[in-house]
Amino acid sequence: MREYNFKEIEKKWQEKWEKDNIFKTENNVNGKENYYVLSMLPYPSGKLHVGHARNYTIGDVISRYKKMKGFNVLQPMGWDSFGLPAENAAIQHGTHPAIWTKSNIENMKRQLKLMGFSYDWEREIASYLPEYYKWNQWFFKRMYEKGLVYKKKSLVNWCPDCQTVLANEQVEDGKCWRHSKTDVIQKELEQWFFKITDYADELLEGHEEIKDGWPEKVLTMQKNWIGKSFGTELSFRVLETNEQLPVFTTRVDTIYGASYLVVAPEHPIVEKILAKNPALKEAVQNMKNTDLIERSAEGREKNGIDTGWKVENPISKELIPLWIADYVLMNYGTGAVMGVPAHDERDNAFAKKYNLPIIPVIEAPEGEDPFGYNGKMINSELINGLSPKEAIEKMGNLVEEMGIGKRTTKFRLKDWGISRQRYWGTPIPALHCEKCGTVLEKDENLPVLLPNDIEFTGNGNPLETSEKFKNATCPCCGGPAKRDTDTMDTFVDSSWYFLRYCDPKNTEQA
Ligand code: ANZ
Ligand code: ZN
Ligand code: ZN
Repeated sequence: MREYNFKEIEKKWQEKWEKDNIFKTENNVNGKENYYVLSMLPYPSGKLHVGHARNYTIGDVISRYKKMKGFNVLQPMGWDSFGLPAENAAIQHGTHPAIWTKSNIENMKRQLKLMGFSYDWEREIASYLPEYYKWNQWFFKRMYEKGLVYKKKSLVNWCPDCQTVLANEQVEDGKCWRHSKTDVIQKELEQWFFKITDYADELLEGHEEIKDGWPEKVLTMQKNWIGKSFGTELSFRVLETNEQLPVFTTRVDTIYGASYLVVAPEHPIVEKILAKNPALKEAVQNMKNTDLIERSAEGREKNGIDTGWKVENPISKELIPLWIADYVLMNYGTGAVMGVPAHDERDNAFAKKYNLPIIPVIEAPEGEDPFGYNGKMINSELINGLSPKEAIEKMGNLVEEMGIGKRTTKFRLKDWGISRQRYWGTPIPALHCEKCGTVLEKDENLPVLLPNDIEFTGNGNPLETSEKFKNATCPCCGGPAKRDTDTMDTFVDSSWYFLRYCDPKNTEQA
């Protein structure tokens, strides 16, 4: 038996395929139906691993099968080539991210070719090239014009030694990856956002269209991520300031069981409390410095601070204490929660830890826990005897009639923070002019190119070190303006690459 000499045989055929250019795909071929096989584009880390080989083999098998079945098959390949590793390599080894990235791409492309995959290499794209990222900037402008891009303050991980923002991956046990003794703190910065929450309902409705074919598990994950939630927003009066403090609750039926009210440490009322009681400042600051992912982890021990203030329950008129706690997040609902320890598991753990009253207002059926919707209301003057679902309905109406609140819908989905204080990404095409404020670069001046006069020291945002980049001309008044030094999250690049393959060389038309 002769051995299969793959080196010889594969080389021979791969050369012939290349010579005959058999994987080139025309947009339209007479009499053939189009078929698009899209594998996710890789990050050019340096060399292929077995996961790549597996993944891209599957796509290639489908492509070849469809081609043999007579389809006009498009199977493209490209490079998701902005991002942190290239910048870290620059900091650690002094190589420019572009050089590191380019040589990684060359090597991985050589390896993909050795595998004999049937890609149309004429359509190859790479997101780090200006001809690609120009369009990120163009999309940014179109969305800005439609009010789908905006700026707001939000929290970032900050290393005081690096004087820079850190990605979550660069925070190890609450310390900086480069400074193992330095605590990473949460700092507020102005950042750019895409208003994806405008599409929350449309995303949910879209599930109908992909129901057949997508695994149930994936759809559930998507649903939870969008997190549509029906509830009531209603206000408690703060005794000390006489202001109304709104909470968001999905269980307005349990209002008679509220034994404390609790706000996030970032809640605006906390500033007023600290002004009266500065002794709480340090505890509040410590709470704010815990990162949000950790704070919302399930089962984590909950920490609270008693403010000494009181609020009035708008239904029972009872006075209950106002607390600050880490398990309440500012970016969901109103950042304030009525604590019902008898019927909510998190509130229950919190109340037990701090000895707060636990008042049952639902009698659950024999053998059932009290955290669900079964049973009937007790200790609840206006709604006694009702089922919790009926009580939600009745209390919802009451709250609206009394004018102390309203039914609302909230989403877990957040707007997408796309700002990165990094070099290796698409420059945000915005400028700041003393006269005109924040303005966007003109279309005809796109792309706004990444500058080359940069030093990668690891300190600060590298773009801030380029005078050439920072000092620019205002597109509105022609005066001096400072270019925005944020770059875009690399997920912006990979949000539309599948479209670019269809017309990969187009430099003008949108
Ligand atoms: C009182 C209550 C009683 C609640 C009860 C639940 C059970 P979903 O379903 O995810 O929307 N909540 C509201 N805002 C919050 C925030 N910013 N951070 C942490 N928790 C928050 O969850 C809604 C419930 O989560 C709300 O209903 C509120 O607790 C809490 F027996 O209000 B509930
Ligand atoms: Zn550091
Ligand atoms: Zn101007």
